[in-house]
Amino acid sequence: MEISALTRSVVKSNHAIISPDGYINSSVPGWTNCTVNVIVNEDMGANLCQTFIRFNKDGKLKGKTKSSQIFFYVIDGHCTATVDDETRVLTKGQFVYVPIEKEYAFESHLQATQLLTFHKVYEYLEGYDVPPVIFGDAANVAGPAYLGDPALRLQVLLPDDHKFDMAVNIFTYDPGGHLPLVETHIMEHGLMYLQGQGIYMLDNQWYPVKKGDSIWMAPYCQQWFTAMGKEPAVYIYYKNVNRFPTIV
Ligand code: UGY
Ligand code: MN
Repeated sequence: MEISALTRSVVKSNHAIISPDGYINSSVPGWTNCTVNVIVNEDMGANLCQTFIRFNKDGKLKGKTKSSQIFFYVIDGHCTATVDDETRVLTKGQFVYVPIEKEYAFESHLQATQLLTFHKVYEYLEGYDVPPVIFGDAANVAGPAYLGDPALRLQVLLPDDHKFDMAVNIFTYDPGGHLPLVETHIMEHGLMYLQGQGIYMLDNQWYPVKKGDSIWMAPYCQQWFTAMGKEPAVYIYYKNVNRFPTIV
């Protein structure tokens, strides 16, 4: 028997695990006939927003980015995406990066369609243009071994270019694969598991995690992960990058 008084979700000052058992839906203006869960946002203490969207019949997302850019990733199903007058069909594993000040519209008639979004306030960089709209497909992005370990593969979905102040990567760990060190860094993460399971260490606390779970890690939240089970563990994650690290 499941006990409704228990959850794997935790929310702390410098990290959070959000498992789907705790979801309560949000109503977002312009996003209609869909179920929206706001998984990470500034009320948590984060500098990013991460949402998970499940389309119902005739679901639509219509809006305009303002000072924040939005990265949309298709976790399952398919939809049409129109950004800046260009319309494409996006299927599982495909994505579109929508820079600031752009109209966007997504439609899906398929109930199973699921999207993940990462939002970040764009920080201009003198001498660089604002990034363009980018459509892409994770299946076409190489996944070289991470720090020389073939059990770990890292796919970098957005160009490695100082125009961008956010990165979105997909990290794949074979069972038993693990981060080679406890990371301690200024960059912040939002992430969602696409496959598999394992144990995450956050700020010296140990959490079992699996497909569907999301994590927020504040700057300097110490982090380590190992994959368990019979299949690779895969997560997609956000990271802020490429900007001067201090106002001091
Ligand atoms: O890019 C990263 O910082 C990544 N290695 N962190 C993580 O997966 N927790
Ligand atoms: Mn990290």
